[in-house]
Amino acid sequence: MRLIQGSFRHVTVYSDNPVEMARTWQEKGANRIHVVDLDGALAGSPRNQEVIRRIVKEVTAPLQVGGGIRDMKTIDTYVDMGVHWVILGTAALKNRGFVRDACKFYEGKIILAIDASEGRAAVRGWTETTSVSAIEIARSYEGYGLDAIVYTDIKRDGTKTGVNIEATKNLAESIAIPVIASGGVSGIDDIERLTEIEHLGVRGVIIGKALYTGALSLEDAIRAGVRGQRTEVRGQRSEVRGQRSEDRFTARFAQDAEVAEKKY
Ligand code: AMZ
Repeated sequence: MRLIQGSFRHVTVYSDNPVEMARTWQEKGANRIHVVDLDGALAGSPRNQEVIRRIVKEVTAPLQVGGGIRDMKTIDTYVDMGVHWVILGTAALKNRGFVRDACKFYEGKIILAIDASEGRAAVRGWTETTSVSAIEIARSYEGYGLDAIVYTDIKRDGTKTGVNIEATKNLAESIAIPVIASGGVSGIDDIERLTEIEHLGVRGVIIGKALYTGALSLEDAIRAGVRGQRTEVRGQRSEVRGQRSEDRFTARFAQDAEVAEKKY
């Protein structure tokens, strides 16, 4: 299912079978699958763990999972079931010590989600906005050992109005942590524009609604990313922020299969 600007009042269900969806995206070439437990994000603890467990069993593509992960036991459960990366959102603002410990215990597996509306971070299923700027939070987590930051522009999410390239660029330029762009992908142009700022540390993009409506095919998106990689110049390809470009590009195309049990 997909929401518009994260609002639980604007829900479109594209499939009632997330396991089947994940399999489909994998067949179309997804090399990473982004799953959000929306009920969990709202409730503050996981609500769809069994569905996620089934997805992990059914697909070989690695999963990144977020929504309601607020303690170490929940991370343990996800990692034990085979989830590759866990995404922490609300915890970034509410529990710094937990994020620090998580990065220590699960090096390379922790991704921070910064969901922002007009540059300010939102938490708890985006029902609560804060006065903290996205860049401020990101900077404050520099050196913790995060694998990446998923930066979502809430106003663009689910609207297919185009990625907020400017904000993504500003964030990537401000930190050394790799950034995964999210929210608003509307077509191939977004992918091409993101490849142009890839050298700043923009590692990938999450595509949601555009895939479900057919506005963009995963195959075309992947092709555009690979083309961008080939045309990248000025020796920036070999080593950016300690990561080989091959690694960064295999991570580029996540697909977004948000799951929710309940219908709002
Ligand atoms: O669409 C929403 N309302 C929404 C959403 N997609 N609310 C939260 N999330 C996602 C974040 C992140 O991946 O983008 O949930 C995760 C964070 O959850 P939490 O419970 O750690 O704040």
